[in-house]
Amino acid sequence: MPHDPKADHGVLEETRDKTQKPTLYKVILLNDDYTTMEFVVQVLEEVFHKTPAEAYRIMMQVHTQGHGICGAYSHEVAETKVATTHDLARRDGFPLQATLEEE
Ligand code: TYC
Repeated sequence: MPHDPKADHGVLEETRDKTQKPTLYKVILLNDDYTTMEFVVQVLEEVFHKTPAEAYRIMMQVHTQGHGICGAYSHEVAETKVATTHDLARRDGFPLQATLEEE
């Protein structure tokens, strides 16, 4: 019998991923005219664990572009960070808003 390159030699070539990549959600910070820059930098450092330089960069991005990404997390962690951001802002009387966006 001639050689058939497409012949099935019984080798299982299909693979199945055993790992699942979790759906990540970006936390988006929104600009407003009343929240102080200092407070936004503080939230980015304390809630999102950014360095002072990165926190300042993200704050200025939000201030100049209208919105900016604080990070990407599991749904539960992202929801908690949004709620913590809102709680801290309301406590200090700021209207700062953050939202979730599926990555
Ligand atoms: N625009 C605000 C100001 O000029 C600063 C600010 C930055 C507010 C980022 C919210 O998410 C924000 N004081």
